[in-house]
Amino acid sequence: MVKFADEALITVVSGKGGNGCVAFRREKYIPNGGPSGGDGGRGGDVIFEVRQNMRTLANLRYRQTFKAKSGGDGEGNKRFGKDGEDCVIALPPGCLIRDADSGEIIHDFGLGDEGRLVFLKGGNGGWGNVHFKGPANQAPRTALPGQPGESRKLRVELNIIADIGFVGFPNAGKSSLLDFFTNARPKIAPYPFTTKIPNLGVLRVDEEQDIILADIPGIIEGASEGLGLGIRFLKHISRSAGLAFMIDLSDDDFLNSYRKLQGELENFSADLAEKDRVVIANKLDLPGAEERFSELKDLFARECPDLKVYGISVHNRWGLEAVRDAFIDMVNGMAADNAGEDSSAIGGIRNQGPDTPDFMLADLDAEESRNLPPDGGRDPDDFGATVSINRKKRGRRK
Ligand SMILES: Nc1nc2c(ncn2[C@@H]2O[C@H](COP(=O)(O)OP(=O)(O)OP(=O)(O)O)[C@@H](O)[C@H]2O)c(=O)[nH]1
Ligand SMILES: [Mg+2]
Repeated sequence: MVKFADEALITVVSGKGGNGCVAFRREKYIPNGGPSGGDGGRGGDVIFEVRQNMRTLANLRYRQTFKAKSGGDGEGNKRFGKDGEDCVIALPPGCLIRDADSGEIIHDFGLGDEGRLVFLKGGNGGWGNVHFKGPANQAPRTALPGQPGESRKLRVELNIIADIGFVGFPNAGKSSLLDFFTNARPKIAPYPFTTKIPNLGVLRVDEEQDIILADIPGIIEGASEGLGLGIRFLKHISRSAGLAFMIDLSDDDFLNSYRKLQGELENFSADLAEKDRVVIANKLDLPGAEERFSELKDLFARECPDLKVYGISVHNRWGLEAVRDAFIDMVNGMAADNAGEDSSAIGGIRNQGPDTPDFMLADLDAEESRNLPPDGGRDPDDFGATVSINRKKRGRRK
């Protein structure tokens, strides 16, 4: 089975501070030069950083321990130890960090998060003996050891951030719809469980607006008990603004599809089961499908009159414009609900700004996105030579 890296257990360790040094100045003609042991350097921090161009936790699958470097020890001549290098762990957008043992949520990188978290501070460097000099003790033989770093075991979970999530039995045509609306090219085939990992695509609404659609593997009745591919992928649509239930009109059990799918969602999470939704009946082009669609509409009119039901054929491009408008309405509705609220829920049409996750274009390493120092890019370490202009040349005159 194809593995989709959406969970990882890792151990993170921040760097130990460097030890302070005991040393004394020893120079010709300067007897008892006094203490000169420098401080140890700071240990490196453990930092999480969200990268918009990443999609999975594959980078955490093959490496379980992330350690920042220790600070260097202080040295004689008042030389301070070097600070330890930070350990930066890159994450895709939409991650949740939990304590591995208690399961408690430590940080949620939802949308709107600035995307950088200094998670564990490195230990401070110890003081060298220069700090302990005083009137009573002119030659201190004391220095402090560096402070230890911290260590924590974490579970990192990825919840893909999408605006609309597709829910349906296998073979209903979810991937076909994603393929039609977006630039994603998922595998489409006439057998169940073609899709094994979630697919995302961007539906361009206009110049400024995008909607992210998520096509997840088909679920079947009993998925919540582990049948089929199970329901673990449902978490990837749990932050979406709305759901699109896809019903296959060529399935003889089409009248019960919605109820069964909803049952599986309820078993997974009450929150997900209450999400805004539309029902899409696909494959209207097949013989007898029109009649089945009328039956389905009648059923919904009787049992859930508030639900919008659309009949489409992805193959023949029927009814797709109305579905697109319904997606936009759902996302706009969620954005309006959240306006003014400080909500971590993901909704609203994204504006194409610098912090927009654009899967196709994001390139954090691009030259222009790097922060240059304020003086226009000159390296702060780039000093010119220092020359003393007061010093006169003293030569012996002949
Ligand atoms: N006749 C007809 N067939 C369709 C239509 N849309 C999709 N199909 C076919 O239905 C089959 C399944 O389509 P997929 O898009 O792979 O279905 P899926 O819901 O993603 O299936 P899983 O990935 O297995 O969950 C494919 O053979 C498609 O060509 C349609 O509008 N009409
Ligand atoms: Mg599919």
